[in-house]
Amino acid sequence: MKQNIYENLKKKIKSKDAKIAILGLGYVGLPLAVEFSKNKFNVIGYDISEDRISILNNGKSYIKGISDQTIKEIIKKNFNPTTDAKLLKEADFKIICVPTPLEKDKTPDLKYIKSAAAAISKNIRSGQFIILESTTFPGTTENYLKIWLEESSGLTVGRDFGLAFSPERMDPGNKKYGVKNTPKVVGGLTKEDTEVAAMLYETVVKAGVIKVSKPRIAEATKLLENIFRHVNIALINEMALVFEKLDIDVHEVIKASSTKPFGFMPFYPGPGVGGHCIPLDPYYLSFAARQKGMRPQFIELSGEINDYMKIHAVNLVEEGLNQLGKPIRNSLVGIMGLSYKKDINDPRESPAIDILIDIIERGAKVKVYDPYIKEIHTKVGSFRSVSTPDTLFKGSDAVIIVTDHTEFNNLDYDSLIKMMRKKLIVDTRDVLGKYKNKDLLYFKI
Ligand code: SAJ
Repeated sequence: MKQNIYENLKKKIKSKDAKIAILGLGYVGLPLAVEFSKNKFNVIGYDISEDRISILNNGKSYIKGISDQTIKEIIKKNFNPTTDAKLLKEADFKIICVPTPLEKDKTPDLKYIKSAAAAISKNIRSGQFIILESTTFPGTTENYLKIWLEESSGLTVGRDFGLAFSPERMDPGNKKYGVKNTPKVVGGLTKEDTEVAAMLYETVVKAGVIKVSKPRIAEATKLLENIFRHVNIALINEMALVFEKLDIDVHEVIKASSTKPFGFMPFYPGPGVGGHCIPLDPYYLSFAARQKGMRPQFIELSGEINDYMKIHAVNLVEEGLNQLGKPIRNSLVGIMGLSYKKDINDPRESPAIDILIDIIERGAKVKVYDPYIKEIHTKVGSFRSVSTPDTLFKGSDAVIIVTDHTEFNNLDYDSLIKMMRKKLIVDTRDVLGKYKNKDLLYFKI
């Protein structure tokens, strides 16, 4: 019996008769659905958002990097976006790509994985294969998902259905790397699970599929990748604070250190860390470590340093205005850039949000400008992006550059500065670099 389900699934992959359901059509799930559809598989795209499903059914895309044309082409042929979980019964493979946020106390919030597991269990049948892609702590697949699926379905993994973990490595806005050319790590509950999951991904991932011995290895792989960034970003942020006191330009130092052809990788200081991965994923490992009585200090200390950069950025605004004889209270501050990293339209966990709130709470008024984001909603209100940088600079006492959108490198700062009431720029991304202006008070991180 056990051999049957795996042999049967392998046959269906080879013949491309395997029906694939992707649960969660966000920046991870939709690109994956597109690639499997382009590879002639029948794909069910399941999402709980009626909006997303209707946008897709109208042949439109809401994910940067996926065109409306691409959606139109696959919709007609073999991509079926739906909110109807019953269709999951038809699928041979079900890949969970839902968010894994944090609770307020920075512990894992697995509610979306749980609800995806419930939808799967309600529509499960023998012979199916489930893969979890959402970033989570080591042990989730083997000690939680496996049990949730077995308990609610009455079926047994390895006999009735297969189970594996494969971390997503999607980088929103990255024009160079996507599903096809990013190597994929896969860890199944048993060897056969790993084999079958790897075989499935090999149909769309041309950069190679790496098989590991257990799901928890694959879960830990993803966390190491992102904790590596989290800690190194915190390190360069702390270096920036130290070098600022030593009157050393940290960007010049980074440039010089980057000439070392081995053993060094540049990171850049900034106003803090945003996005859907780096501010969240490391705490998943902290949680798992604390469950075993350990407290990984690097992760928590790095989080404190990265969070402090948002406060430091606003301190520079306040200090600069003081030097210009203008208290921050009742000043007008322009915020350049809302998204969490350059040239994308994603404000999730963006440092700009906490920086905006802090500036308001210190008594200033705020204008915002971001070429990719029309409006953001915060606990101190909603803010619409003004139409141009001119409108942002006009009448402002200070402008803080929070996101290094490429567009900001080519502005005519001489004329923009002339429009300011007081002339302070706080540059948290080294956008202005060597630019000089004798009328300008210029602070940078
Ligand atoms: N940041 C810095 N300094 C740096 C690098 C980043 O302050 O040197 C900030 C960014 O401005 C941003 C945050 O950190 O606010 C996160 O930046 P990121 O470059 O890590 O971008 P993300 O969050 O989109 O991370 C994704 C991750 N991809 C996946 O999780 C699949 C990450 O693993 C990738 O390495 C990263 O993209 C990438 O390389 O761009």
